[in-house]
Parts: sequence; C-alpha cells; structure tokens
Amino acid sequence: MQHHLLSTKFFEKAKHMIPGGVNSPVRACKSVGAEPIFVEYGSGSWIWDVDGNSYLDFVCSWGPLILGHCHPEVVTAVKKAAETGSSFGIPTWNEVKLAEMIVQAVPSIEKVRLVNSGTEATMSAVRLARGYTGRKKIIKFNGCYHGHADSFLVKAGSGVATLGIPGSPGVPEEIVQNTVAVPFNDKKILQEVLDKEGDDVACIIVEPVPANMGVVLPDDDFLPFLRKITEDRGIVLIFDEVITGFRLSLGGAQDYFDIMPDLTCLGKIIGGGLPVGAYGGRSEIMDHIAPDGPVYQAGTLSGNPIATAAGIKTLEILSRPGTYESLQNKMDYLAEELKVLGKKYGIKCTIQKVASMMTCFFGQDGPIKNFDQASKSDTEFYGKYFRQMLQNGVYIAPSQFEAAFVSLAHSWDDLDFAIEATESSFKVLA
Ligand code: HOZ
Repeated sequence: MQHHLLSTKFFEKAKHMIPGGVNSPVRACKSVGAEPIFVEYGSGSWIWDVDGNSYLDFVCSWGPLILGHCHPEVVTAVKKAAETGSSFGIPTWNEVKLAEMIVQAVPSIEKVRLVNSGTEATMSAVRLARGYTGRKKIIKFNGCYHGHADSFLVKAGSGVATLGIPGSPGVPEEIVQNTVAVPFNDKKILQEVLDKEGDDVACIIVEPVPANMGVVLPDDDFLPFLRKITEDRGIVLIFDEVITGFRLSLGGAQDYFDIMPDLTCLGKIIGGGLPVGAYGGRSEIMDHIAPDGPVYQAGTLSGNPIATAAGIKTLEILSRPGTYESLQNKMDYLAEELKVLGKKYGIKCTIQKVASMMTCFFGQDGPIKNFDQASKSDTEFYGKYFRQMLQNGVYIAPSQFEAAFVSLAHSWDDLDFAIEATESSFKVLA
C-alpha cells in the first residue's frame, strides 16, 4: 500500500508560498479529489515520487516527452550545451538548426520565430494576424485552449474547463469582446458568425485536433471548411499545434490531414522537455514581424541554447524510421484493450484517439464532437478512476479534459501493466 507522507508535507509547505501550492492549476489535482504527488525523478516511461512510489506515466509532462523521461541522447545534448553557456541574448547556431528542422518538417511553415512557451506562440501569432490584416476580432472554439493570454480565456479548455470557471477576472471586457467563441465541428454557426462579422475577423485559431477538452476529432469536412472560408474572406487561419505538432506526425496535424494553415503555433515536443515555443507560416505574413516589419515581439531567453539543443535532438530522434508507426501501434493496442475492459465491467466510456494520444470519456456513448458534449462526461467517476489508477501505479492526467500520451519509451510490458491496472481499477469501481 502506497503512502504519500512526504508529498503531503511538501504540498502543505508549498501552499504557504505558491498560490494553491502549484505553478499550474491542474497539477493541484483538485478536480479528481486528490493531492499532488511530488516527483523525485523520471526515467523512460516511469516516474518516482518523493515517497518512493513508482508510476507508469501517461502524462509525459503534458505532451513534450514523446521520447520518455531522460532519453540518454537528449541528456547528453543538454549537458553539452550547458557546458558552453546557458544564455547569451545573442544569436547561436542551434536556433538556426532548430528553425531549419521545423521548416523542413512542417509543410506550411516557411519562416519561424522561436519563443519560450505555447502561450507566447499563440498570443504572438494572434498579434501578427491582427497586424497583418488590420482587423481586431478573433474566432476560437469552445473547449479549445490556446494558453492563458487574455484573448483566449473565453470558453477555454484545459485547466479552465477542469476547474469549471467561465473565464477569468482580470481580463478586461474590451479585450474579450473581440474574441468570438463558437462550437467546434459546427459549420453552420461559424458561417452565421462570419456572415455577420467576417470583415472584422483577423483570424480563426483552432487546435486541429482539440486535446484540451479531452481528445476530440474534427469531422472529415471541418478543417477543409475552415481553410476555404478563411481563404475566401482574407482571414488568417492559425493552427495551434502546440500538442499535435510532431505528435500526429513529423509534419503535425496539417500534414496528417493535409490542410495547410497560414500560421502554426508549436511548443511542447519541439523543446524536448525544456521551454520552447514557436510560431511560423508563410514568409509573406512572417515578414511583418520586427525587425523586418512593424509587429513587435521579443524575448530574452527566446532560442535558448540549452532548450534548442534538447529540441534538436528530440526532433532528430523522431525523424528516424518507424517512430510514428511504433507510437501508433502502441496506442491502438492500449485503446482497444481499454475498450474491451469497459465492456467487460459495464463501464460506460467513449475512447477517442489519434496517433499516440487519447481520452477515455466516462459516462458517454459518444462520439464526442464538441465541448458541450465533452462536459457531460462523468467527472466524478473520472476522479475515482484517477485515484484507483494512482494506487495501482499508473499516473494519468488529473482531469477528464486532457489527453493520455504514449511515448517511444513505453514498452509493450508497460502497456500490459497499464491494462492490468485498469482492470483492477474497473473491478473496484464497477
Ligand atoms: N495546460 C496544461 C495541459 N493542457 C497543463 C500544464 C501543467 O499543469 O503543467
């Protein structure tokens, strides 16, 4: 039987100095009726907490660790970079190398600017879209999460959905009135909004496969529709590929679905576990960014040499033959076995997956196509499931509205371990 004495002690202490004891809200595990574990270290697909318990990890730092924890080649690259200087605020060759790898892999990106996080990437991309079009409004989709910049905190997913808060105090009305949120996969409502306000719309920003309301797949004609209506109206189409970039394929969701946006936001995997974000797209648009153009955006640590070293090595490993097939096969196996177990124990759940990410929506017959439907999931059951899985040595996201990620480090034995842990959990909860 596990105990979490030291984690509890650390959390108590943390709460005195850090709001809620955590540096990002979902980590507090509130919505699953638990307290956070404090991690001591990770290796491959496993993490160990400060009380000596081990867990098979399906959070993988919320997506970046597609190679697992402490991949030896990434560790070597990071060590080597650290020995030659951690930050200069002067260009380094690593920035060019990472930019080149991104431009080569992501089909719609001709030029790319490196930043430090996904939030920075999305807020900068929207500023660029506004600067480029001279228009103010942006359209986003309910349940999609694009980081925590003011304009995006309207019907957002991830932690905002997890905690059930409508938006956020501190975001001025004048800012959110320029953000229109519409249901994902609903062409009719979007068309109506555009017929009314289309001439004022600078951009439509979308997670091509939303993963912050749980994993929700776009209808076959939805992304092509977005591409067509934005093109027709001179609206910039932004794909937020912070999660799907280098996850669905080397070229991200745009390559997977063969739909080219005007701008793309990246984060997570391109930093190999260190803080890197990026936004890029057609040169004609990107050339509006300072110093070439008037749209301002800057950052002291942007293109950081250690973070870019981790990113370069990660992308290099991902581009070796067979990586995406291996990830896909493992996720297919896991999802199929979970489906069988759901049936066996009479647990109503809908599993939605693409490539190596998935969500199991409890209490649902599915398919889940938008945030309204996702939010009808049985979150109380999810909480119980989370706690059982933790006891059984598996760490899944402490929220129904996130994704589970399989990494290259997950072995077939690991997957069988997760399947057994799920069976034990379902037995108790059925
Ligand atoms: N917004 C992140 C998940 N989509 C959570 C980040 C974190 O808590 O570390």
